[in-house]
Amino acid sequence: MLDFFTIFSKGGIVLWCFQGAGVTESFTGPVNALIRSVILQERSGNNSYTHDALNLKYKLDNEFELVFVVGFQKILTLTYVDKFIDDVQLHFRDRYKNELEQKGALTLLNSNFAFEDDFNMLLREAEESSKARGPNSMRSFNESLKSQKTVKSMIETKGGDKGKEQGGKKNKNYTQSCLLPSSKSPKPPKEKQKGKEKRVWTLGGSSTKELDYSESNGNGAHAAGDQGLDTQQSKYSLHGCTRLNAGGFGGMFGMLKGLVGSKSLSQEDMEPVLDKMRDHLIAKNVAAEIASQLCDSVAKKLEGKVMGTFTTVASTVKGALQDSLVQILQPKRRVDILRDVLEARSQRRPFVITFCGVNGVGKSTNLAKISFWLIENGFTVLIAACDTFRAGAVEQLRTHQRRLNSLHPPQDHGGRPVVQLYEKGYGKDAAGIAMEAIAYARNQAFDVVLVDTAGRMQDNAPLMTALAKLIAVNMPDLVLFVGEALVGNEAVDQLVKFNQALADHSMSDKPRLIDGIVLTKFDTIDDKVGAAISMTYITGQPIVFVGTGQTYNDLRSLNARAVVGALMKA
Ligand SMILES: Nc1nc2c(ncn2[C@@H]2O[C@H](COP(=O)(O)OP(=O)(O)O)[C@@H](O)[C@H]2O)c(=O)[nH]1
Ligand SMILES: [Mg+2]
Repeated sequence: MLDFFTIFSKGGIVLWCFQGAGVTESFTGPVNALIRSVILQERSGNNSYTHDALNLKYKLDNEFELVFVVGFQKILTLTYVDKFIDDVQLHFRDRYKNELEQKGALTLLNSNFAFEDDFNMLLREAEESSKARGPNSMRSFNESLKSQKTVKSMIETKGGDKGKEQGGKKNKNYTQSCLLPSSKSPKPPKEKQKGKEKRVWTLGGSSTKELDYSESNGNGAHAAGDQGLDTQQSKYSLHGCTRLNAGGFGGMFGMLKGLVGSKSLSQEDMEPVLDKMRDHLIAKNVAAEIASQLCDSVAKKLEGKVMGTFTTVASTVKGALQDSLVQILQPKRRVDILRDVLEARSQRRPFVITFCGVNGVGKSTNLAKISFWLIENGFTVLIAACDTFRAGAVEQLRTHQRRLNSLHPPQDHGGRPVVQLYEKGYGKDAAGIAMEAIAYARNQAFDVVLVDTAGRMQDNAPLMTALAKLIAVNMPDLVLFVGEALVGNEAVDQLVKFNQALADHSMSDKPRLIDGIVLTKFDTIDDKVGAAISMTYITGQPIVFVGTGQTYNDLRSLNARAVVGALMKA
């Protein structure tokens, strides 16, 4: 029933793969798509992804830097897949611990991961358990895992260990996997020993390694120095320390544990920090939904990762979040308008850009700025006045056209005006005017056509349909969405609905969606730059231009690092 299962390292080495019987199609395409559009783009908060007819589920193992991906037909509802992927992960880790611990690409390449038999066994078990399940009959208490768990955790507590709550929640999967055998055999199996060893090690560590710190703490210098480094970090660490204390650690030990990395990160460790980060992002005007998704993705990426020594949970999470933000803002696609215009010119056709967006965001103003930039770069521009709705829209463009022509007089350009306006007044069909304008530009050998459109609210169905028609009929080279940097949560709704309308009313299988973003009024937002993240995150498209004022020169490209800097600034 599964189409494929593959295990690969984050470095890209495929360690093992399985292809379902009768499946002939290669799964390279779907897996590559998953890597490109989910894992590399920080969208891994959700662990499933759909590609054509396939459903892909994946799991990241951050400790050994592995990715587990399973693919099956979308129409199948396979309820066991989530648990199955967890089981395979645990099994694989256990079996190849030695090879995986050495990390290094060479070790992985030279290792032989003959996992078929284990995999088939796990798959059979999973399929049978899902079949056998049928209508769920209640298990008696004695049969349930819970009864065994309680006994086990009681034993642990007796031994003065970490405490049942934390031990139970952390490494949930491992505990479960070793629960059954442990209750049957008096001798604990290997995994269990490992689990226990870990705890003992922590305690042992406190008497040997951590003793050092307690000594330096006794001197009063070391610990104080650590805390003094970054008040915010120590605050987060103290959060962690409260929980550890509840688990039975002494005060100072608990705190040092929060400060010094020596264990793998769990959701609970990160939660307080992530909550703070989420609020921080929202305060910087990132849409709330996106802030949550981003934090979830960071949590997924870090869970299970072993922190380096002397790193705090807060700094690790902050670093990962920062990397994610840069990644989101980094263009995934080359948008080089000047080069594309030259190419179109060599094909003797105009390069067409359509501007769309809600009312008053700055479509016409920034269209004029982009005209100026194109003219400065030696191109001729035809502006198509397709906002046939708002009174004064055509006159506004005429004013810009006159101004631009006076800045670049025709006599400097062989007697030909560098910019012209194509307009048919008000009330006419915008798609038709755009089409005429493009034909005119082709005849008159204009290099670029910039199509201004009427502003429309994303909820206005007739106007959204009209825009979709304009784009479907004229097939512009670039569809730019113009959005204000002032927008907050609204950004998600606007972009999702614009894209949806373009998809719904398109006449082709591959609808033209938004290709890029013009982020306007960037000069008015101080450091609340969150809209840049929201917009790129939703569309996956780059911010092509940033409007920073009301003169022709106020047009910039986005500096991802500066934006991330502003976002992370307290
Ligand atoms: N401060 C600032 N104002 C802008 C910017 N872009 C546009 N505007 C202003 O926003 C208002 C609406 O612009 P307009 O182009 O008519 O919006 P449209 O309805 O989308 O075509 C005008 O007053 C513009 O001057 C910008 O980057 N910065
Ligand atoms: Mg306008």
